[in-house]
Amino acid sequence: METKHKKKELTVDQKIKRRNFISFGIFAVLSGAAYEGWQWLYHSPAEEQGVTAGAHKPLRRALNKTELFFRNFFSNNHLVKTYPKERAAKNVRHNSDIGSGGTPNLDNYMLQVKRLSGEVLNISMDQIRALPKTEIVYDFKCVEGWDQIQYWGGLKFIDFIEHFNLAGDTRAAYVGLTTPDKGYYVGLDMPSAVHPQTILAYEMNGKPVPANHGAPVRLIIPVKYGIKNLKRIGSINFSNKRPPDYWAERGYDYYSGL
Ligand SMILES: Nc1nc2c(c(=O)[nH]1)N[C@H]1C(S)=C(S)[C@@H](COP(=O)(O)O)O[C@H]1N2
Ligand SMILES: [Mo]
Repeated sequence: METKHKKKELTVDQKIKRRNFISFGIFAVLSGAAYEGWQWLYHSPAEEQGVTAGAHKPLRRALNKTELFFRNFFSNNHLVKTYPKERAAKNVRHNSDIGSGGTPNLDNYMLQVKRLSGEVLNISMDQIRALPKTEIVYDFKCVEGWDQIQYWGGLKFIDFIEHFNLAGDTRAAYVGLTTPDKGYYVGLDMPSAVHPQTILAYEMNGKPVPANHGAPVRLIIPVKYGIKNLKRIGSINFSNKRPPDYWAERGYDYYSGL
């Protein structure tokens, strides 16, 4: 056959040229595709500012997928490791006091709960202390690299929900918490908020929580890094939108799970 015959006659030099041509063609097509992909990502809308630190939507979607994986991976039955009380640190480490500096006014301290319906409840510390107390000794971890075995006591968040008839509000996707002055705020996914080891802590080492550790009540959420353990809770709200989160706005992972 004519063509077959011609092919046979290609010199080594011609063969190299042809291969180079094909390689370059593939390279050009792939480069083009990569550039198009980059342009698509670059021009894709940024996620809501202030909530997810401005990642482009496709990237955020990928991050959310990983989040989901970890969320399912650690189900509600998965408990954080606990320790005997003797292992708890006597000198509890202290970190930043954004929104919780100074001494709070402990007389008439009220915890505000904003329900999905818009209804607002004001709950006193006496009401909270009157309910069964839960204690936990576990390894508290800060994203800055330190960890310490600590002993906390308070009201399980899920018991709080049940006692104040807030079960209906747990159909919301998130819980948001803020300090009374709104200087520090965190958002939590509902499964972590209702996790059996999450507590509204009013005791540290068996005594009332000191001012610099979040008096009169702070969040202890062992399935999360320290940043989510908001000190001095002023208000709690339920929401289907991601509540604003102080450190997520500054580039930290919104989920911040262990
Ligand atoms: N209100 C408020 N809560 C906060 C913080 C803060 O600056 N303000 N810092 C968080 C961080 S980063 C950590 S590690 C823990 C530290 O708690 P501690 O001071 O009791 O050790 O609190 C968290 N809760
Ligand atoms: Mo931290």
